[in-house]
Amino acid sequence: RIQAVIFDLDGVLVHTDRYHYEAWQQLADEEGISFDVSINDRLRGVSRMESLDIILEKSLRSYTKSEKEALADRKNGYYRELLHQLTPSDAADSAVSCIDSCRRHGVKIAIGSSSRNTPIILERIGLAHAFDAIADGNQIARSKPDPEVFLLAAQQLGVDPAHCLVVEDAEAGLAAAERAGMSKAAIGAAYESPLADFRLRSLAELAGILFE
Ligand code: G16
Ligand code: MG
Repeated sequence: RIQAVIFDLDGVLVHTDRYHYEAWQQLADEEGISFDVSINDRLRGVSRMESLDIILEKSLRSYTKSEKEALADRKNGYYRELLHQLTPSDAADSAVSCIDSCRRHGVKIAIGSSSRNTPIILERIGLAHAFDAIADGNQIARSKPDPEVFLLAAQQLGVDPAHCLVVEDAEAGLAAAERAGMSKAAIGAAYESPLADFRLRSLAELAGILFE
């Protein structure tokens, strides 16, 4: 039986995935590097530096480590600027009711995100205090598809990974959950993934998996 749900953040609870896309696009345009939605899908759930490495595959020149750090910082600056517009109304459809129904049924809830911006995002959408545990990019050495962030969330919750369900919009995130030995629900960009145990058109459908 599922005792805990671990939610991915970007692309699941809030559509900051659009802002990541916009910020990377701006950086790529400025650097004259081709970038598109299919490359963007490979960045979902992947850390900032690894995302940059994927973008630079299309670059005609090579970059030093310090140049790469400057590019990653620049992208994060654009992204942080976009985050200023977030308000509680930007939480994904049914996110709040889904969290409430987990609580009512005694199912623990956590965040498992690769993002170092997790604290500011949760603050802005009014969910900073909604979770029993928050595992994010500030606390891990290896980002998805490594299982580290989800195992850390389960440990913080005190729940066996086998009793956790991960909700993800990224192929890398579903792979991480699989390696953590957790159940996997796919939503959004990952909807069609063969790794999914369940498919959700909306977070409203999560209750059907958990409480039926
Ligand atoms: C997110 C996004 C990724 C992003 C990563 C790092 O992970 O999906 O696209 O590159 O976080 O974000 P930041 O630059 O804010 O540290 P998740 O796991 O919440 O989907
Ligand atoms: Mg995501």
